[in-house]
This record gives sequence, structure tokens and C-alpha cells, in this order.
Amino acid sequence: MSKQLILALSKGRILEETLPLLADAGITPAEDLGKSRKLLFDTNLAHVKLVVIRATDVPTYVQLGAADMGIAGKDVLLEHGTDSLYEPLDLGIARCRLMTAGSQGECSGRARRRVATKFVNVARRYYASQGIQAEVIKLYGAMELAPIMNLADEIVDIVDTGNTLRANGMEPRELIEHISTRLVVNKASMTMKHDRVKPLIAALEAAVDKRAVNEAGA
Ligand code: PRT
Ligand code: MG
Repeated sequence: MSKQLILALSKGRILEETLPLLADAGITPAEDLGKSRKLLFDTNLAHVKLVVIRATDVPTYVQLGAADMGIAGKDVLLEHGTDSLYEPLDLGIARCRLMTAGSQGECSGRARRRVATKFVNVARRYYASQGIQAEVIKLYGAMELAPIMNLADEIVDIVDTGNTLRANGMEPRELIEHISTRLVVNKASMTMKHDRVKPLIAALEAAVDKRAVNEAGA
């Protein structure tokens, strides 16, 4: 097994918040990730490389060992399933909530609900845990449209300010899970590359702690 470490980063809003943490942990990409069309990047550390991929692909890369470590939202990890990954660190960024939501003023009503979401596994588990029969419909985006178009009674989606829901005549209902971004590690890499993985986790942990202290002081 090569002693090189591949770290898989989630594209999009998580990436913007990840890069300053990586910098604090002593890792800087050799070129501007935002400006390049490349997907695989060298860093200032000869043994660390970065890949920038879709958030939902991060757990797959790490589980199968194509990447040694990864950074992804807990929502994505819950949907993928977390048994086959180590999750040593909460990075505390991109905080939000996974919630059920429905049209304003309408109660959840029906015994058997139709639920539109991209988090089908999370939704099935949640409704089952509540003893509610749910027909879960997979969508890839614009969940807020589903109740308006009578495709579903409820949605399961990420809520931050709640503005997106309100703008579409919807309201948040039940909290399923508080979400933040996590560091995940491939199980074999944790053992076989321990001498390289451990210092990286420690450096990221120190960067997260430093930020928490600064935020508390601000
Ligand atoms: O675009 P793509 O389909 O690839 O994925 P994506 O849009 O989910 O990616 P991205 O980059 O937007 O967000 C990725 C991760 O950021 C998620 O997996 C979460 O862990 C985290 N995160 C934090 C959020 C939000 N906050 C968030 N507000 N992800 C999405 N949102 C969206 C939400 O889906 C909804 O449309 O923002 C809207 C809700 O925000 P409010 O403030 O209007 O409530
Ligand atoms: Mg997006």
C-alpha cells in the first residue's frame, strides 16, 4: 500500500469552508482549486494529494479505499451508511438541520404519507422509527416544489435559515438530525497508514479547536 494520503473533498459550499481549516492544519493546495478544471491536486506536503468530487461520492471513495480520508456532510454520510467508515472528527462547518417539512398551515394528516426527498434511506429510517407509513419518492433537487405540485405531502430536506421553505409556502416540521461536516477515514488506511493518518487528524483537530476558541472570543 502506498504511503501517499489521498484526501477527498466535497465540492460546493463545504469546500469553501474546508480550505481555511486545511490551511490552518498546514495543508495548502499547489494551485487554486476554484480556478482549475483538474480534479486531482498536489499540496505543499509531498505525501498528501487532494481530490475534489461531488459530496455524495466522498463516502464511496473513502469506503472503497480510492481515497484514504474524506470530508463530507453528516447528511451525506447518514444517507450512504456509516458502518464501513471511521468518523474521527466533527469539523463543525456547514451546520444545518435535516428536517421534514410541509405546506404552511396544513398538518401532516394522512396516515400514509408521500414523502419526496433525495435522502431516501434517511427518510425511510426516520418515518419507520416514528411508526408512520411513508411512500418515499426519490428526487434529485428542488424538493420544495413537490408539495406545491401535489407530488408529495411532505419533504425531507436540509434547512438552515428556513428561507427557502418559507419562499415556497412551506414550513419546517420535525427535526431528524443536526448536521455538520465530518472527517471520515478508510478503515484499512487507519491501520496501515497510521503514522501518516494520525498526525493529519491531530492537525485538523487543532485547527477546529482554534476556530472554536476564536469564535467564543469574538
Ligand atoms: O448541488 P449538489 O446537488 O451537488 O449538492 P448540494 O446542493 O447539496 O451541495 P451544496 O454544496 O449546496 O451543499 C453540500 C452540503 O452542505 C450538504 O450536504 C450539507 O451538509 C451542507 N449544507 C449546509 C447545506 C446547507 N447548509 C443548505 N442550506 N446544504 C444545502 N443547503 C440548501 C438546502 O438544500 C435548501 O435548498 O439550502 C437550502 C436551505 O437553506 P435555507 O437557509 O433557505 O433554510
Ligand atoms: Mg447545490
